[in-house]
This record gives sequence, structure tokens and C-alpha cells, in this order.
Amino acid sequence: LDISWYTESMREGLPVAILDRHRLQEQQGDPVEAPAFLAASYACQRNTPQPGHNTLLTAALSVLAESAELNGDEGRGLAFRRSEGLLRSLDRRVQGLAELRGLPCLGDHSRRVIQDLLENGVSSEVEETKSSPRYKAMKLLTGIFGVGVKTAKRWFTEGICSLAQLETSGHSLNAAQQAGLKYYTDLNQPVSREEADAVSVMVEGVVHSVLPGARVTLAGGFRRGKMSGHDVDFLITHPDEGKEEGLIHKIIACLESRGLLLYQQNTRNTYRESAKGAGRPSSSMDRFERCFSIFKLTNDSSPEDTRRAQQDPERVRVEADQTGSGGRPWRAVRVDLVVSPISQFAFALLGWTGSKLFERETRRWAVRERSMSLSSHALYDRNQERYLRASSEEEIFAHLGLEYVSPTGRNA
Ligand code: DCT
Ligand code: MG
Repeated sequence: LDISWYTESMREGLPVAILDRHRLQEQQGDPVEAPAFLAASYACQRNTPQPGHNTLLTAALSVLAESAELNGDEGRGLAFRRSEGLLRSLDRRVQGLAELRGLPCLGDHSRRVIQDLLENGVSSEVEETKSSPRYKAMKLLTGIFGVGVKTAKRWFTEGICSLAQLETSGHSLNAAQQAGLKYYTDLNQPVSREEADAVSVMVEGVVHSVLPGARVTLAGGFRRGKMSGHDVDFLITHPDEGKEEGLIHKIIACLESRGLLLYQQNTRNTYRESAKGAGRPSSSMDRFERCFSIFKLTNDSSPEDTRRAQQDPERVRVEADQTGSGGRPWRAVRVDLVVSPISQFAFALLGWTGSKLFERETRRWAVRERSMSLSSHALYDRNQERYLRASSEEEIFAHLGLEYVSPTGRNA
């Protein structure tokens, strides 16, 4: 097993089992049998393209991860997500279970499921999960914008399994949930790349009209090269620090005046750098000026049409008001707008590009391997007791001692 070509950071993350076996065999003068695959332990050390070469396996593990998450069992969910991420990173199709010997992230449970899939083409556990009333109801209820696992669980316990039952249950829904129910079908239809591009043109037009010189960057799954997503994520900044303050309100006012918003909920920036270092990483996502919204996207809005409409907002407003059901000329799309000061932009971009697992693994690597804490705002070195600045994602990877992974390789 020649691991000399493995970069420093990847060798560091190689599972101990592989390295030990390698050293032992070398000492004993044994011929070393080459493993079918090599993979580093942390997802942030690997290149993970979309969709990968093992979609039968990754789709199945994703169902089990989702089912665990919907049960509120985060640990189990994470274990399946790690297995899924590892398999997506492999550079060819897995033929048999033996090829996976020594690889990290694959627990006994995942291996049993993989074996089932490789031998029978299906996994009975995955099929049972998919058809279980609980999984189906929880998926349906959490598919309502504004409904999390806890709320869905409570409703399910009360016997609510369908949207009709929810509507007649007498539960009072908050504004987000009401919008979620109203636009349920639209919001559960994946957003295409073309629709994301059309939304980009809308957002850029509005942002530039309220703050010339501001920069709009498409983040989330679309930046990772995905062809569809559940929403469209944007990161907005301005090269002059401070100019971005309060920007979210101006953007919202402009979108509303053009009749482009069906729903919005915004939060202000509450991030303050503390002398003790970056805040709890998992809570860092929601401290920027941010707007969770639902856009009204006209049906035939190709990016080109949208660009033309930008120059004639009145036309869009009139068209958007024709809300005839069924053949209505628009559809609802979830859009997240996040505003970052330029000094935090690289961290925000890394955080908002995802995937969720990739982010989680980068933070885990930072703490465990480098004694640093990473958030979407900053990177803090606990040994040096100081913040490490960065103006690009490349610099952040370098601070962390990680080889740079491009956005399209972050689909763990
Ligand atoms: N994110 C994160 N942790 C969270 C939520 C989000 O790190 N709890 C980051 C990772 C991805 C990015 O924010 C955008 O989030 P989503 O839109 O939920 O993810 P996505 O990868 O864009 O997925 P989709 O294509 O379905 O929108
Ligand atoms: Mg997204």
C-alpha cells in the first residue's frame, strides 16, 4: 500500500486501522495487498462530486439518515450521513462489500444495508422505512415550510397524518406555517437550475438598485453544481465594510414594492466578536442579517425574461397579481438572503455553500485536529488565542491545514 502520494492532510486523517495494518505488514516483510479504495476520515479532506458513482447506495443511506433525523435521533442520523458522504466520494462503483474493508465512516449497520443492496438490489430495511406510516407522515408534515421535527412529532402523536387533517385540527399556525401550507405543492417541487438563475437576476437587480456596488453570490447546493434544490441561497456583501448594515430591510422593501414577495421573515445581525473566541459553531448560522422568504416567480421567467422585466418592474407586478388557481402564471420558490460584512464574507461563503455534512466535518476537523473553532463568521485559534483572518475560502483551508476543495467537491 503506497500512501506516499497521499497529501499530508489526507494521511493525517487516514483511519488508524489502515496505517497500522500497513506498518505491521511492512515490518513483517509481507506483500501488501492494495485496497480497492482509500479514503480519508473527514469529509472535508475528500473531493465529493454530485451525484457520485454509487447512487443506489447513497440514496438508500440517505433515507435511513432522514428517518433517524425525523425521529430526533441526531447521532444515528449523522452516522448514516457519514456513510452516505463516504460512498459518494468514491471514484467508481462498489462491486462487493469486501472492497470497503478498512474504510472509515462505515459502521456495521451501514455495511449490512450496503451488503443487502449489493446482493439483492434492494434493502428490506430501507423499503420498510419508506412505507412506514410514521416516516411518511413526518416527511409530509416537515415538508411544510416553518414546521420542524418537534412540531411534526407532536402533531403525529395526535393522529395527524395528512394536510387535510392538519387543516381541520384547529391548531393555530404561525405566519410561516400558514404560508408553508398555502404554497405546499410549489415548495415541495424542486427548484431547477434555470429557476435559480432567474431568481438570481431578480435579486441582483433589486440589490444593485438599493445599494450600487453590492455583491450577490449564489451559495448553497447550486454553488456546488447541483441541478436542483429545495431553495435558492444568496450571500450579499459590499466591498466597503459597514455599507451592508441594514441592507436587508431595503432589499425587502424593494422586493415588496415590486410585488415579488409572498412571505418574508427577517432577522438582524447579532454577531459580535468576543475576546474568548468564536461562538458555539452550531449556533452560528443565524447571526447574520437574514431573510427567509418565499418569492413569486413568473412561470416563463427565463433569466433573459427576468432581466428584461427588471427594466419594467410594473409589468412583473401586474403579471404577478393574476393569481388564478391552477393555470396561474407564477410559482412560489423558497429563497434565503443572507447579508455579511466583507470582513466575514469568506467564512460566510464557506458556511453557506455547504453541504451540511461538509460544514460539520470542517468544524470537527478544526476543533479536533487544529484546536481551532470555525464558524460562518470567523476562525479562532485556541492555542494562539487569536482570530485568523481570511479574504478567500482558499485562505481558510490553508489556515486549517487542509487541501483546498472546490465547491463542486463539497457534496458530502
Ligand atoms: N447550512 C449549515 N447548517 C445548517 C443549515 C445550513 O451548514 N443547519 C449551510 C449548508 C448549506 C447552506 O447552509 C444552505 O442550506 P440548505 O439550503 O438547507 O442546503 P443546500 O445544500 O442548499 O440544499 P438544497 O439544495 O436542498 O437547498
Ligand atoms: Mg439551498
